[in-house]
Amino acid sequence: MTSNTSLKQWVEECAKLTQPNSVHWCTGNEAENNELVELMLKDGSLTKLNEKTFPNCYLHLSDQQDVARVEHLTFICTSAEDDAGPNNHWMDPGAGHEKMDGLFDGCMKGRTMYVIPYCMGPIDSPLARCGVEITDSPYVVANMRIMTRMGSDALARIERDGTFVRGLHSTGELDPDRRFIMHFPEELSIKSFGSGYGGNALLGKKCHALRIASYQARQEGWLAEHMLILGLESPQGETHYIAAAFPSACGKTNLAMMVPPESQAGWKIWTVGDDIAWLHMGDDGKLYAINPEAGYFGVVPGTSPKTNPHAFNMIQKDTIFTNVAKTDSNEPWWEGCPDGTATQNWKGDSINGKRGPAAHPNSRFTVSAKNNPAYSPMADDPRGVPISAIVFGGRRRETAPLVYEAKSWEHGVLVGAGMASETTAAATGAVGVVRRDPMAMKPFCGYNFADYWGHWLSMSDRSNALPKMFHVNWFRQDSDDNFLWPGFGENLRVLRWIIGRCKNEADAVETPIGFLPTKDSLDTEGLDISPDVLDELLSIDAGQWRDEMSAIGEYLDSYGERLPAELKEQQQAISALLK
Ligand code: GTP
Ligand code: SPV
Ligand code: MN
Repeated sequence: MTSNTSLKQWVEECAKLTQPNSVHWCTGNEAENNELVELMLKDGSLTKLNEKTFPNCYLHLSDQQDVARVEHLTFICTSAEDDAGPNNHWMDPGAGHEKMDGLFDGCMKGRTMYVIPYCMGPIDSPLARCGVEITDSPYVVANMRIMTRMGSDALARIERDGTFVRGLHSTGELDPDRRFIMHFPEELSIKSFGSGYGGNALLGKKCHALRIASYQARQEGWLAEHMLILGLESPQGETHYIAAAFPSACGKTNLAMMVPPESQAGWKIWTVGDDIAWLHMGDDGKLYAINPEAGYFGVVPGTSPKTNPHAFNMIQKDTIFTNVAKTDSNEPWWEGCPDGTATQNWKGDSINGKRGPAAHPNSRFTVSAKNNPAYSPMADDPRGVPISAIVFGGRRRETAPLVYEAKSWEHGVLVGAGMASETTAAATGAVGVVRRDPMAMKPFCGYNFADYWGHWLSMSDRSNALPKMFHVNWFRQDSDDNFLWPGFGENLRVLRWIIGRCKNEADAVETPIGFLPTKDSLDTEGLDISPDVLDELLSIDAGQWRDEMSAIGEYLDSYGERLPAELKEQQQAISALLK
């Protein structure tokens, strides 16, 4: 058990409420994991995949109504409604607890309650934070073991620190009408009921490391962001770190572990993180980033030796696959998989005559970062890595050029705040609808966006050494839906321009929305792109941008009085330049 009395008390309270048969404190060791896997193989929640070709790999099929995050059922419970802001669903904390406790009442009868101590970030890092998740799902335990530093070491740190985020989770009956993901940032606690899916159930990830952490970060002067972190090493051996915020299923994992194409020989990408970054200001005024996670919960469809060879290779062993299809030889299969033929779809049905994708578009792999051949040796550095550039990006078939640079930190905050992207299968609801997704944090900011932008802006009062800011868009399409830019490995060319700008070595043309590459400053040698297409990728349409800036203005206005004036001034200045 534990010497921390508040943890002991809380576990007792949860047990009293949920009434499990037994309570298991997770150590995170291998024997414990083996026992859980055995249990899940027996109850059918895991299937063993082909041990020869996919050693130590398992398939989990979710309830068909439980395959993505549920933003409409996700709440921020702050005392004042306005603290949650128009960007969140809000519930009064008292009402939130009452609702959740009603659902949790007796819900673990006949089951085991698992207590999972975990640490987000390197266990010896002053920037890391701990939490404890209580759950009745062995699948959650197995995933948390891969995604976080989980078990005895984390518990020891909690006992040293004395503080931790409390997360109570039960899969309940998986009834979408009895499903809520509730956050209490003022109490550093989370209650999640009725879903077993990643972002809803692995509470260390989006619930703790983004929603609760973003709230804490504002109070304490740092940033918790939906960002990948990568190191770009030049042929001369110089490494620059980049943090990039793209919305869910918009390319973070792919960029973070990209393999440079042959044309870019000598360059190398190192993965620090693929989904979440915690950024702290150092004494030198630079932002230092740690990845709070220890594994990847990544989108499977599209993963191939062509698009993402490192990811493809690392999921050949030690991987939990969730909601993919399966072949006759018991191998996982998904759309974009280079070989094999699916015979069973993600619903567990025979594929014969069935319509729709074989793997769910939001099917996921869970795998340790240690399996990634490009895992950065700096990823476990307790100080984090110094960030040279912050990159925002979205999935936009038009309007947004391939890349541009913000003119200042303040302008960069507007670029982030004005981000828009087409919705994806990572959350339930319509796919392909353009919506505002500021800093890729629309589903994840634990407080009012107006205050969040104010917090971002305030960084420049404290430092003259902040990263430069950029915006990218890999997803421009023509009228036949073809992507204009080859993407994936070729994105390295854009990263090189970005670092070139940070070093004052790359040229740019100034436009009303920021600096765009000159034709010569972006390396396009050997690319099969016509001059017309390149022109389209590297220019802006003033008419479209006038509309875009006025839409951003309206969006910002919806935050009312709390909106920082600086942001509106930036928006008005750019609108004026576009006239
Ligand atoms: P979350 O884990 O949901 O936060 O997503 P993510 O941002 O890590 O997205 P991921 O890298 O998994 O990419 C999601 C989808 O975008 C996959 O289907 C990829 O194949 C596709 N994708 C990624 N990079 C590119 C690119 O450069 N060009 C194109 N056309 N598609 C891309
Ligand atoms: C996302 O949706 O942005 C993810 C997957 O990274 S989940 O952990 O489910 O949120
Ligand atoms: Mn994500």
